[in-house]
Amino acid sequence: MQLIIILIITSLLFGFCSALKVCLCQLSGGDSFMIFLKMSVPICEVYLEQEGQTCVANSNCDSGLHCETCLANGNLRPRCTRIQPVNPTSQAKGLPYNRYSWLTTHNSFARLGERSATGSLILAPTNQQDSITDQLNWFSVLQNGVRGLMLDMYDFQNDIWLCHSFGGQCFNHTAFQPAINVLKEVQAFLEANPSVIATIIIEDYVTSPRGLSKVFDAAGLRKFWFPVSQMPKNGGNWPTVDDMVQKNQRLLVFTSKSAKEASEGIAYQWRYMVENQSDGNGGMVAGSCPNRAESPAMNATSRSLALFNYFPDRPDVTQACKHNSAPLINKVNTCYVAAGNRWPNFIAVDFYKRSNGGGAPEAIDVANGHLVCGCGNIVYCKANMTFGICDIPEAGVPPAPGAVAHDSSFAYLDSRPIPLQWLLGVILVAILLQL
Ligand SMILES: *[C@@H]1O[C@H](CO)[C@@H](O)[C@H](O)[C@H]1NC(C)=O
Ligand SMILES: *[C@@H]1O[C@H](CO)[C@@H](O)[C@H](O)[C@H]1NC(C)=O
Ligand SMILES: *[C@@H]1O[C@H](CO)[C@@H](O)[C@H](O)[C@H]1NC(C)=O
Ligand SMILES: CC(=O)N[C@H]1CO[C@H](CO)[C@@H](O)[C@@H]1O
Repeated sequence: MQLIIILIITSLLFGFCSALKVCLCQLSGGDSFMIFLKMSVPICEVYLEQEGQTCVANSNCDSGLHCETCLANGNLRPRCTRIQPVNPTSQAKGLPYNRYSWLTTHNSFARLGERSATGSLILAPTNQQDSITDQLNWFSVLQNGVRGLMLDMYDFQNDIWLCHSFGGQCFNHTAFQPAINVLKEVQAFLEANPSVIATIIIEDYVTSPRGLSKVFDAAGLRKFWFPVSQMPKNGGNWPTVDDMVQKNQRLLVFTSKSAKEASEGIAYQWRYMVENQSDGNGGMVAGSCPNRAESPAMNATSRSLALFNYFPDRPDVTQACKHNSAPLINKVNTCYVAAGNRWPNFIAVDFYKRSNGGGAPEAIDVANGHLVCGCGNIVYCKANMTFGICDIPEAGVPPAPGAVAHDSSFAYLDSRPIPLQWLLGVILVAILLQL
């Protein structure tokens, strides 16, 4: 009986389905009450806990979502926001690698609240946020659909470290951890997920002889290496993702040091990619899309990959949810024009989980829609994939920026169907009174 009271109270406070989720975790048995609860689950799964709806914990939200506030946008109540893009290769197999867009984390290693593996406090800025478990678990970042990792690598303590430093030198208080730790997790993920392709983009301060090669070899990543010799040199198409998967060439590594392409077979990033810059917040000014100094012009057609960075000079976890919402989508559109009508293959952000709704995962879905099928969102691609033939719900109205793009078509509803939820609550109470 206590549980029933708890259920009613939680229902009133948080909504019937949230309460149901809480109670189902605690109950077992086969009485009629249980059966009623279990029958309610499918209804809840369809109608509740979608993007933009209020929540109390991550477990209240549908898969691919988590529960957060965005104070910077005045959104004080925690809501379910996206943390995963739609996997584009699940919608469209067999296109060239440069016909997809991948969620990329800027300074993926620089986690909020992390201590240096040297034992020192970290005094460098941090760019990513994850739960304590996730901090130790790169698996979960990759499981959320992040496929691009931007890593700063330095020589440090006779090893290669992930470091956020200055002057090309790493110090105890700017050193995060030895690169091998993260690379081993990438290795384990590629091993466990044989159809996944990952890209590592290195800001390279390593000067020790073959330092990078050694650490990638030690992590067991050589077997996944995509050879530089097969990368398109003049803006041509990459091999198809199917081809890359079949040959097990599923790891792309780019360095910022041009000489290493000849000496170590590590691709020089800007021979294959254009990249705009966010330095000094210049890259975040709305309506402009400057290229990074080292990069060819954004519209250079001799490079077949485009990386759009969107992060401020000083990472800011409190503002990131605002930055990663409508301004990010606007930036993607601006950069599309600046890049010579080209959608990004990588969108790199700080705090990839933070947004006011769809965030960076939605920006990826938008880019993938255009790249894969010529539609405004990957979820509009039709099964037969005729380019430009789209399956747009609700009489051709595209979703508002920040609103939705989830698997279930119910996610396209902007507001939750509150009356239904209360109706269920009332029915439940009525049934309980009969018991
Ligand atoms: C840096 O950390 C190492 C331990 O990893 C320690 O031995 C060394 O003394 C530290 N250096 C400074 C300058 O604090
Ligand atoms: C690239 O853009 C610049 C202006 O920003 C323009 O002068 C140039 O012609 C463009 N190049 C191509 C290949 O479109
Ligand atoms: C693809 O689907 C559209 C709409 O369902 C249809 O008009 C078109 O003929 C189909 N194309 C092919 C090649 O099946
Ligand atoms: C061609 C181009 O877009 N150049 C831009 C490169 O980035 C700087 C600022 O980072 C801009 O001032 C340039 O216009």
